[in-house]
Amino acid sequence: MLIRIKRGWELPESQATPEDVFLKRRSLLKAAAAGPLLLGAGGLLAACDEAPNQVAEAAEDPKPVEDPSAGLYPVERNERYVLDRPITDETLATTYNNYYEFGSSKNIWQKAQALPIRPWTVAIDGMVETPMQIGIDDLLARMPLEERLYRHRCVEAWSMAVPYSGFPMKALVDLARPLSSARYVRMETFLDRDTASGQNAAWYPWPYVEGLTMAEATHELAFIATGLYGKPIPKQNGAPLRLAVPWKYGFKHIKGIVRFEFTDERPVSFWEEIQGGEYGFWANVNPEVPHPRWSQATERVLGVDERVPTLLYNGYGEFVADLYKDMDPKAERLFM
Ligand SMILES: Nc1nc2c(c(=O)[nH]1)N[C@H]1C(S)=C(S)[C@@H](COP(=O)(O)O)O[C@H]1N2
Ligand SMILES: [Mo]
Repeated sequence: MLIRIKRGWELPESQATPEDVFLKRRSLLKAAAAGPLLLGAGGLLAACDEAPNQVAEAAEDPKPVEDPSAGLYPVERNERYVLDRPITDETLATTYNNYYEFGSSKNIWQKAQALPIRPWTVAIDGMVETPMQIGIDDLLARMPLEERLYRHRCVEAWSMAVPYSGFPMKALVDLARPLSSARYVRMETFLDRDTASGQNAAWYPWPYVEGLTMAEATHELAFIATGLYGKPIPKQNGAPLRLAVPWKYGFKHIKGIVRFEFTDERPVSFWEEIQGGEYGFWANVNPEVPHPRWSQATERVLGVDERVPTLLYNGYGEFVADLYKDMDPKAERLFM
């Protein structure tokens, strides 16, 4: 069989490849390695009565430990942010994901369960008064939690509408106390090649990185999601914390964040680094600016068999248009 392996930057964001081949090979190797090991354990345990049970247990997946933040949810909904469409079915929104750390298909939700989310330490550093490291549960205790209904528009032209719980990013910026020299916030996803097999794919610039200007990060719509559908946010959706900036394309919504760095240099984000001609820093939604390989005029609403027109700033223009009013769209690619 001939397998043509394309390089990462030749791929549309949506198209599977080289990793799938790679992952399959890896899981085969893993299975081969696990086989004799299990047999070995069985052989040893066979000397005592509990052997059959223990062997059976060892072969099963570990039981999921309950998320210690479960008691915080549901939180009160902020009614300021309204939808123009029904909320997407929960099963769909939690089983159709983009999370390249766990593979390039939409079907990674089970693989993502391997990610340990406690302890989870978040670094807040760079141009700040005092750099700090804070545990996720401490952070949650200090942030004003609320629920918001947000639309989400992936650059691949599918969309959904979900209830996120979390806190305004402004609250985190206030906690960080950035210096006046800071102009951007650079965010970074965890790096753990053992749990996130996708990170073994050397053709991607891990860890995932995203960035916002200070004006964007402190804008009322910029939200750090820690919950989804009135519960802690599932791992596949970015637990324990992910960004939600609903006027921008989905790839800005970085998941599994471990670091917020304040800087005066514009961060180069993951997709921009891979394919800067197709994915830029600003990534504001605009139906009139096509992706180089497809139109952005309409979107496929998950769970609904029809395409609907895409709106400028994903329908959040009344909130965010002011952020960009003094910028020259010829000098800055605001919409890709
Ligand atoms: N760390 C990380 N964050 C990520 C991604 C990713 O691959 N890795 N994919 C992005 C893309 S392209 C989209 S559309 C959204 C999808 O979020 P959802 O799975 O909750 O719908 O996550 C974004 N955040
Ligand atoms: Mo996306």
